[in-house]
Amino acid sequence: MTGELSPIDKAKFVAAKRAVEFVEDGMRVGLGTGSTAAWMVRCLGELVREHGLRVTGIPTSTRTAELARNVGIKVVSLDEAKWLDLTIDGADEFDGDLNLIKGGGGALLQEKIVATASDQMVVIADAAKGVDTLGAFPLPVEVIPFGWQTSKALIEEMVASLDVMGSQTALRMNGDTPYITDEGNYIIDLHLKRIGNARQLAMVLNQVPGVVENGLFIDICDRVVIGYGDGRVETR
Ligand code: ABF
Repeated sequence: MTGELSPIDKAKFVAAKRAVEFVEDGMRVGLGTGSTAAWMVRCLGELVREHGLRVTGIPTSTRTAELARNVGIKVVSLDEAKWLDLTIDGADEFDGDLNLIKGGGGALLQEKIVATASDQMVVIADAAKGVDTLGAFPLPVEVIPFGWQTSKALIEEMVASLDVMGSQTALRMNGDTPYITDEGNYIIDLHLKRIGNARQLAMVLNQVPGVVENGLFIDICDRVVIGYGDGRVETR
């Protein structure tokens, strides 16, 4: 499954492999999105195919759903599963309190709904994603297409009054057209550099009309499994 991996892929792979050890027979498992989560889905698929592990997967994107089916994992919707035992997902940044920035891969809305509906959320990440203060990674905010420029202007106004270092915002593009999420929405990336009060920012952003959800995951993650390029793994 792995062949010769680059250090970054090795870090993602070892974190993913360790995290699937938390999956027990019969569990309903939220399946994250992104390249690290894809390693986890492949590792879980191997346990299903070769060791008879029985799991039900609840994917957080159409990409993950397709991969999960391809590797032999039974897939159901969140509404069918209702409540999950565990979600394993990647992240763009994590801090010392296990708060996260997610959504660089564009799936933050389903990821947040699925993680929140889980008894436990385990994040898998390479060590470079650990930060003292969130914000170097642009914070994704999902907005509905109607009036998105007004929502963007309101976000800029709100954010300027908070404890952040930058306030540049950009509509995420896919070539010449806006990037469209699985829910048919747009994403505005906020270049804030340093987020002094992530909890406050998360609440303020969701007050803006047109904002569906933001990529700050506060008090949702229970554990982070960190992979290193030399194959070491650390759990926090
Ligand atoms: C998902 O994938 C997202 O929330 C996050 O944006 C991204 C991380 O991607 P990768 O694992 O490819 O770095 O977890």
